[in-house]
Amino acid sequence: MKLVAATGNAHKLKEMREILRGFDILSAAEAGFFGEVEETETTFFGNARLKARAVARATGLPALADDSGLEVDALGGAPGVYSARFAEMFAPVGFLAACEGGHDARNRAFLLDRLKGEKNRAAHFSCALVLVFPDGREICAEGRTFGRILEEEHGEHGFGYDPLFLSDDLNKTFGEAAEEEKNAVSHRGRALAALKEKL
Ligand code: ITT
Repeated sequence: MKLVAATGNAHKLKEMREILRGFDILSAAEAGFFGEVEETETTFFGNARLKARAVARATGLPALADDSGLEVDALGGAPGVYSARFAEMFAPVGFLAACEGGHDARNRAFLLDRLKGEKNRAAHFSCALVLVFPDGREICAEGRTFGRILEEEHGEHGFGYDPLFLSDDLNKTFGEAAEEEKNAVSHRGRALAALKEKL
């Protein structure tokens, strides 16, 4: 089956390709889509649906979108749907100016700052998938994975919050885990397995 990954995140694309072996997964650019879809919804499913519909409409191919994020108990579920933009949206200007590194590094630094002195470090990742076919049919699936946020980074694999997320399943961070180890228990791995069952 041929489909387009409705994502601009190269790490997500790589994980989708590894987990959905046997599927022919084009990147959005390979399918001729260079647009940006504004994520205006307040739920993972809402945003995934926006991305998948836009790419299916533009390319005429089945489009698979992933909207995902980290939900931290002590922060009332934040950063949630704002995970990719956490520091940019909520950190004071002075904090951002003092941060080194890219987006992901700034988000991790801001998360550690928000959790300074906090004992309850429980958190989970959520992933919502929406596959939209050109005829308008839609298939949805979701996955979660549980763990806690460490006080410092461990490991350099993965992306986003991976070096801070100690997985309950692996007893190591996603930053320390090999790709196959993370994919076997991750929110994205579980959501993609559930999606496969429905196809
Ligand atoms: P697209 O919308 O183009 O797919 P994005 O990175 O903006 O790319 P999201 O809006 O779904 O995607 O935000 C997901 C963010 O949640 C991501 O940037 C990370 O900060 C975090 N995240 C999601 N899955 C993760 C994972 O497996 N490991 C670490 N962080 C993850």
